[in-house]
Amino acid sequence: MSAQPELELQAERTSLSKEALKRSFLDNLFYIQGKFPALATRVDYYMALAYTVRDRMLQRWISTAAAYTAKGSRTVAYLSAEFLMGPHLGNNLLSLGIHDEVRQAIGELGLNFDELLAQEDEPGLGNGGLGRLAACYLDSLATLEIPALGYGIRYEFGIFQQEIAEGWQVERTDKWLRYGNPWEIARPEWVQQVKFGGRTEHSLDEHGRRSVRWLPGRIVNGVPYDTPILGYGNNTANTLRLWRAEAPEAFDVSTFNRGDYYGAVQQKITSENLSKILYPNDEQIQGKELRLEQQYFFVACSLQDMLRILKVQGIPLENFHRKFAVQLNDTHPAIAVAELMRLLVDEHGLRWSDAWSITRQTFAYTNHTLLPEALEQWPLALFGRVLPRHLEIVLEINARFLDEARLKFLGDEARIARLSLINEHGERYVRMANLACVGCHAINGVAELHSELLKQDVLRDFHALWPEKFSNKTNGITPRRWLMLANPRLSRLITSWIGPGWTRDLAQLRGLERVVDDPDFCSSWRDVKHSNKVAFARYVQQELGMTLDPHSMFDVLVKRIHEYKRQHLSILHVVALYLRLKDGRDADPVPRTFIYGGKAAPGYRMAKLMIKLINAVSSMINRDPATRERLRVVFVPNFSVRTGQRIYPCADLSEQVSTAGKEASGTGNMKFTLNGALTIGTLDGANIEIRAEVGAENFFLFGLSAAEVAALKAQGYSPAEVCRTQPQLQEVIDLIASGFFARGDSELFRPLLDSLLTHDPYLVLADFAAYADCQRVVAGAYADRDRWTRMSILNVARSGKFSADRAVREYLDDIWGAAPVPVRLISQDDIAGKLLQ
Ligand code: F58
Repeated sequence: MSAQPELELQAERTSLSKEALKRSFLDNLFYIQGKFPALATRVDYYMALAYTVRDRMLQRWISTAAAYTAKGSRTVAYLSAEFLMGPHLGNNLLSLGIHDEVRQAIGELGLNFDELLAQEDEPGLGNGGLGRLAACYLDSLATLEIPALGYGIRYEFGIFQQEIAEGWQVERTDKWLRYGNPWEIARPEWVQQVKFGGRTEHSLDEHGRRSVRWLPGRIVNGVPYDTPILGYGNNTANTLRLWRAEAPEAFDVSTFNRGDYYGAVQQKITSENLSKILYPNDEQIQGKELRLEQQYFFVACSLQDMLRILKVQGIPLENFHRKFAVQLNDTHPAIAVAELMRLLVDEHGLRWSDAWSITRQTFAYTNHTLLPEALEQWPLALFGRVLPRHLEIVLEINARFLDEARLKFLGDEARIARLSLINEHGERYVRMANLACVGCHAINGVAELHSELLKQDVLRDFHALWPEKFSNKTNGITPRRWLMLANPRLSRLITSWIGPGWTRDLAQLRGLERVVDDPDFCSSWRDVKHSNKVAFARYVQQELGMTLDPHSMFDVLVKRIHEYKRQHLSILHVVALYLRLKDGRDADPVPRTFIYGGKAAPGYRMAKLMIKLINAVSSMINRDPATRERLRVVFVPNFSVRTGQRIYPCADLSEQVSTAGKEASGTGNMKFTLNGALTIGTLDGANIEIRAEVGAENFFLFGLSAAEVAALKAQGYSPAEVCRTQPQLQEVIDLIASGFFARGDSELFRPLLDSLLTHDPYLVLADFAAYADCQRVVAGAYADRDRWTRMSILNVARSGKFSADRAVREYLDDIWGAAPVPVRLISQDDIAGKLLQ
């Protein structure tokens, strides 16, 4: 039997030729969207295009699945409560290498390609750095051809959309799924059940062995939704598997049968709430039951899914840790340690010691914070209510672990109390970082300083116990999205001078050092930055009705709003500049545009007040004719992956001004550097390594070091005293306190000023003078156009280390031990051949 005619049709469906792309696009408009041009909306066109691209991804996805299944290859499972993927369409076009063809094809159909790209609702399933890091690592894993699965939650509502009203942040729900999501495929056939609450029953089985049954109070189904993650320039398409909570049918019906219809409905709603919404806090979430349920939900689904895969591939349970390297992205999935023990011991009858050995060899844990208040703890009572069996397991792990620790730290009960998985001070808590440390074989920080501080401070007792578990893995970012896609002008320029090798081997950017003195190259470099600034100014004009001068220096601070990140340090300095301009005192030689962006956690009052302050300063200063030619301030609403892609390429100066010892790494700092911005920054997180790479002479350093911060605090720090000795700073504070930026309301910013003047926990005032001095040096450097260009080129040339490819390779070599599995494309004939055999 021959299937030839169908096969030809199939090939047409995945052809990359422009004509085929156009035909598919129109086909999809008719057959998927059910529209013809006169009625089609821009969203219809976007969808038609998305499905056109998806068809072309599926052959790789299927081929990849086939290659991995055939090989039974070692697989990285990246467990993360957040994946901040950003818009898919542009990135997928880039990975497929058809960006330009598709742009042309769409243009020839009389449509505007950029307008279609803009229709995509970006999946904002993360808060900030941590979620975005997970997305960058998936990109690199696929590009390096490593078998990998990202496991997380398919939140129905992602991070809120930020609007600014009267200068205040207003949150709007993120309805990213409202028109459907063309990039995912639901796999209801791989549904998993997750138990919650209830109680446990202990008994002896027929062999006299203890066995435990968990009788849950309720069960929730997890349905996986898979999204393909393409490698760049290869045939790999890995999977991001996100779980959606659903009420199990059978459970509803049983309640229904008992006549409790409303109860059944209620139960359905409660179950489905689990994956409704992402918690929008970027550092701390205290004791929210639903949050713990979310964590357990996706972890339980993911581990059971791994067991399913093991079974399909005929791999014995004892080899779990050989098949899977499971990375815990912070402690949000740390309950996995107890859950894997439960699955192995309770459900598969392994001995505790064997299960423990498998568990420890399976997991590795990445810490992302140095803020002590951000370390997750769950009230023991709540933990036991939601996960009664896991509490027993945690207590058992703890008892055995502390016995072992006591042998090492004879008589040091204070240390034992710090190591314990249970915090016994006052109300009892389960400490998730301790659970992660005990249940894994590798622990890492995300920048050198951070990893050192973990060893000395946050996790020092674990380091004393198991120094060999600790390592550093400095974060990285994907150059595909953050340079090629975000900054096509710079990418083209770089490629035209050093070739395209840098896209997969970022260290090759070093080649730019050879041409740093070429006047043509330097002038093109400047032109690119200028064009990016013009494009951004146009965007701001359109969106905010504000005019920016692309000849001014673009000084940018975008990231989550937090006191430790010190947006207020920067804005105080803007006010100082304003005062200097007004008085005609030594004005800066260059006009500046300060660009801010970032979301505040909805419940974080101080952060919201910081946004209000930035906007208040912006609206007063921008309208002052005496200064508006030299100083402008803009707050770009709704900072996201998409807006980031516009902002990083247009920056001249990147502000990385956190209090030293507080920012674990930062990754925005890397995005700016890669796009040719120079950094003004403290010795914090990865700034230190950026400075070491690009050279101290190409980096604007200021402020106290982490050690100095600690010393100053120990010695007793008085912010009011700092103010008294610095008249310029006092003037700034006085102007804000006067109500000048608040239509005369002298109360509005009082909480912020009071905090600075009485505690100043993040040493804003202590670092102010150094920051202002350093900004003066920056202005001088910018005034020397050629010198600045040279510094900008050298920053990019030396930023290769910050590729996520490098970071992922380090994880592979030191922790995951997985190897590339190149994928051979299976043709339609192969598949049809199998079917028709
Ligand atoms: C960030 N953490 C760090 N947490 O602050 C940043 O320095 C680092 O570069 C980045 O991780 C990647 O390593 C971070 O983004 C969160 O957003 C959590 C979300 C869930 C609640 C707790 C904070």
